[in-house]
Amino acid sequence: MSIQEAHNWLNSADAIAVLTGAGMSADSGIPTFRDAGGLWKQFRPEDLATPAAFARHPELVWEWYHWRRELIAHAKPHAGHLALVELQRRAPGFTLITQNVDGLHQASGSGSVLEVHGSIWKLRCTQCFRSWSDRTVPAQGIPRCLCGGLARPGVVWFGESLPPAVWRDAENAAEDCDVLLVVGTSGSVYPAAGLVAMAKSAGARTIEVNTEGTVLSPLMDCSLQGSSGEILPLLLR
Ligand code: BV8
Ligand code: ZN
Repeated sequence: MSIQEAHNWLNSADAIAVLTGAGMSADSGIPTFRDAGGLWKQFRPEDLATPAAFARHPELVWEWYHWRRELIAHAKPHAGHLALVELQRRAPGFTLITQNVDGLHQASGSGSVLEVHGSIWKLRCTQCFRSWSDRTVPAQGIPRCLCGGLARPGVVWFGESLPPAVWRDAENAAEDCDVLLVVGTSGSVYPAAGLVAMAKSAGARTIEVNTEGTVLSPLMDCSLQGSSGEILPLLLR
């Protein structure tokens, strides 16, 4: 399968859905979850990205999120992000679904991004459940709500359900699209990874952009090996 063919599919699609993962942010210098030296390397997901972990040691969980926010605050969108903004401009129908919590798609100009795993820039009170955006959280300590309650990161942890309205829109987009473009995800986290099979059984063509093969590759009509920053701009030509 060639880039040219993938380009033609995208060019003639009425509705495009895109699903991105940590590999989309890798080219902006943010470590992925499962690659060598990834975010999870020094921790195990169940150790930190779970409600139980937060209940047991909130300060450790916040330390990890503060570290990640610091990383992300200095990250810039790359040519791949900008290519998706251009694709959204060109396509009659376009939905961007991301598993990433870093906000880089919005920073690059993508509109109405479906953040199925929430946002690292959102906080939510564990007492009164108020939620707010905050990019200025001090680099240590546990942020507190106005009501005095402990704040938690506004992300979806393992064992937590995805935001219902966002997830419904993501499922609809996967079912309605002519082409699903899957970028930089290992396909190891559900239900997000299930969007690929959903799109495929609804008749969509599926394209994968990844530096290596994944468990999703057998579901792909076209697997383009390479980095998101390098391949995505080529898909527009
Ligand atoms: C739910 C937010 C139920 C937080 C994240 C079996 C056992 C235990 C649990 C389960 C199980 N089966 C299913 C589950 C449930 C679980 C799950 O899927 N576990 C997995 C690990 C097995 N799922 C859940 O718990 C979900 N909730 O199921 O709820 C429920 C239902 C109803 C009611 C109540 C409850 C919630 C999952 C959400 C977890 N939150 N993130 C945070 O970020 O801190 S997941 C986290 O992983 C990120 O969101 C990340 O995006 C996501 C997926 O990882 P990837 O994005 O794919 O990143 P990864 O590093 O894995 O891969 C990077 C890829 O990029 C690689 O392929 C690499 O080759 C490629 N790459 C690298 N560089 C580049 C590149 N590609 C292109 N260019 C490059 N330069
Ligand atoms: Zn509160």
